[in-house]
Amino acid sequence: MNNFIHINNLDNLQLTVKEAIDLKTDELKFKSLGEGKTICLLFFNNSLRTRLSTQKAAQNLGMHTIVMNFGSEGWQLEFEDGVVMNENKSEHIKEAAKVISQYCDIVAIRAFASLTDKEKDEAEIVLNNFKKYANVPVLNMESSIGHPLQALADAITIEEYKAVKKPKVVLSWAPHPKALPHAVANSFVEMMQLQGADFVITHPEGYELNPEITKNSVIEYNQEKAFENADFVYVKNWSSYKKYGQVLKTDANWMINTDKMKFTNNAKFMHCLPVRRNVVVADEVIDSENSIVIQQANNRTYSAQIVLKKILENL
Ligand code: AN0
Ligand code: CP
Repeated sequence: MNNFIHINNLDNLQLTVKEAIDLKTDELKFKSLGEGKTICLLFFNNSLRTRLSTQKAAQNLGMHTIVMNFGSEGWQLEFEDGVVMNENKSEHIKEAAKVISQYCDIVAIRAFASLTDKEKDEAEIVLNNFKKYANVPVLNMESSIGHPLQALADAITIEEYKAVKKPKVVLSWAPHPKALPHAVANSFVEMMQLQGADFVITHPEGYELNPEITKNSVIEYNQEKAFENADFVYVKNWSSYKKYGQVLKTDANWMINTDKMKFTNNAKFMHCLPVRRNVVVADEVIDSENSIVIQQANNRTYSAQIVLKKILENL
């Protein structure tokens, strides 16, 4: 594997999930693989899990890590060609990407959607320009439209906790005061499709994700009906895709509480984190034995580690 931009870049998903789980038994087994190699992590947005777990994964593989909060510390980058740069952008991606490539062997990027310009967001300008101008492999740490490292960690977690071969998995929208991106939901949907899961998406009308991503996945507008017999409830807020980036509904009815979880088959509760307690999910659910959010976050290390291992093997 060269770049890791999308879950499609993994050629055998089921095997990758198994390999990631195997890493957990001896996480330093491949410590010599990354010896003398450096990964540069560039954050255009905040992070806790991605930043620390990707560093831990790289260090488990013997790599050096350089982290930069590009959003607050880097020069403002220009991504358009042929611009007269006489306003606020100090540096062009053409130089920045090539310069960064000289300091590392892999460059990892986090750059969220603007949620104001659908066309620009879908063009994945930051990620694609790094891909275009960098001379080293590019790793997606959540872009405008996808968060593949999260989706891989989610698949690992479901594999570890499932009690039947084909569990029922529900992706539920939940309220949030701020407009959030579609990336986590998109990658989770694509992951469930690739795994052929018994999968249902539930959200209020108006919150349909990009139909090119949901394709023929089942959408059930009645949350309680969707929850019937679910083995996993994966919760995430996202803003409207149709009315791009808008928050259409914040009422508490869609928050996950014990009454709703009663419709499920004693389902496990999942969320990528960070989560707003008692807005997205009630304390009683996230603090219950059925909540596996901490274990899910732990799997971010092994998701990143298996991906970095595959990139390193191909350098
Ligand atoms: C981000 C999002 O919803 O995409 C990151 C999640 C991993 N969440 C927030 O901005 C709260
Ligand atoms: N789940 C996730 O990507 O968390 P951070 O935004 O804290 O990295």
